Amino acid sequence: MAPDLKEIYGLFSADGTFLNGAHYGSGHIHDTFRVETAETDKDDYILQRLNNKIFKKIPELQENVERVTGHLNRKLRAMPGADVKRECLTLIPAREGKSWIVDRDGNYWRMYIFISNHRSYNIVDSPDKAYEGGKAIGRFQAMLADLPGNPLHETIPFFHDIEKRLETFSTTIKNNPVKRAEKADEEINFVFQRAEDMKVILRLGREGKIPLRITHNDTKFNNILLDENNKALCVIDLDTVMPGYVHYDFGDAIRTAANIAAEDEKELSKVKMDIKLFEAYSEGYLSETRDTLNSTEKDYLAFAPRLITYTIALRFLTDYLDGDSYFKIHHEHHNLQRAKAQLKLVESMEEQYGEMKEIINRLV
Ligand code: ADP
Ligand code: GN1
Ligand code: MG
Repeated sequence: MAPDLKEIYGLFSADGTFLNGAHYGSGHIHDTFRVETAETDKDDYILQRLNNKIFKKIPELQENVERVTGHLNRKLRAMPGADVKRECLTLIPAREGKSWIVDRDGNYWRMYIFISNHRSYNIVDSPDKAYEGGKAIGRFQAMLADLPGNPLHETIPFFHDIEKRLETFSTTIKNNPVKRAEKADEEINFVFQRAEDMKVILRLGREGKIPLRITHNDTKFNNILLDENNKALCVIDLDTVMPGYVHYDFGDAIRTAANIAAEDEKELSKVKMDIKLFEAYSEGYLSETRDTLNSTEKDYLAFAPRLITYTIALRFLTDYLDGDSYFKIHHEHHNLQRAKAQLKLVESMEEQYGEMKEIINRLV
């Protein structure tokens, strides 16, 4: 049954009269709705029914989001000319006092101010936009570097841990719960052939050569909003902000910013990494982070897009073999199609790896 958005809206202390609510955006995890208010001078809002199968401890998740948005908000307020309501997410508290509510059916909901006049891209069509995306993520990491207090909760444990992801993948193939393994022979082989190479970032972490920092961990380009002039505006989707390696954010952003095709492109010949988009994103990112990254972090930036594209492909493929329990899908073999497109993108990155390294060496 469709949720009664007006009723849910009424449980939050928002300013404005509910006019209408409708599905919004193309995220794969939560159910997201835009609520328009009747008054033209009042904010619109985003209502999200949170996926509590994936995020098992919503109070901890929300505590992270409260701390991160609070910190960004305070910093922006101190900056002359900052447009605080558009440059960071603002949670709207529920009337009961928490930053979320639980409805009659046990669903968790939260609400944000809708960031007005933003531009959002699933595919990036110009180096300028890629550059701005890089700046947004670089700035985001810099602003959170001094977040006070305890480490953030790990909202999804081992989220980018490729060793754990590979173990789950092997178990799923072995159990083959929905008898789909036969349909993905080629892709499974492709994954196993590269498994050892992909463990390098975890190894560097264990050796103490790269530090854990506060990272976003889900920097796909549609989680970076640009403004009406296509300038960096706001980084959204903060559910996985937690300790991580910078390579995760750099890699995931390139996976989406530099792919000239859709994440789930069916026609694999269209999937390709555009080196100009890679270069522009890197330039924007390094303009904000050049002075803070250590030399090993910089040395492995060029490798990061291969790792994360591989990791996401592996996750799509695992979900396919497991019967589509994680990502929202829009047709029967959607997760396989996504995995194929992402593996094609891995190949394209492998072909251009030499150039990627040269670009990073020049920019750092
Ligand atoms: P998911 O984890 O499902 O991707 P997101 O938090 O990324 O959920 O939200 C889904 C989409 O909703 C985003 O990609 C974006 O288009 C839109 N969105 C989310 N929050 C806001 C906001 N505060 N203002 C405007 N758009 C938003
Ligand atoms: C999910 O939430 P969304 O749609 O921005 C996923 C990411 C994947 C991405 C692939 C919490 O991102 O890890 O990279 O899909 N988020 C979660 O498109 O699993
Ligand atoms: Mg998202």
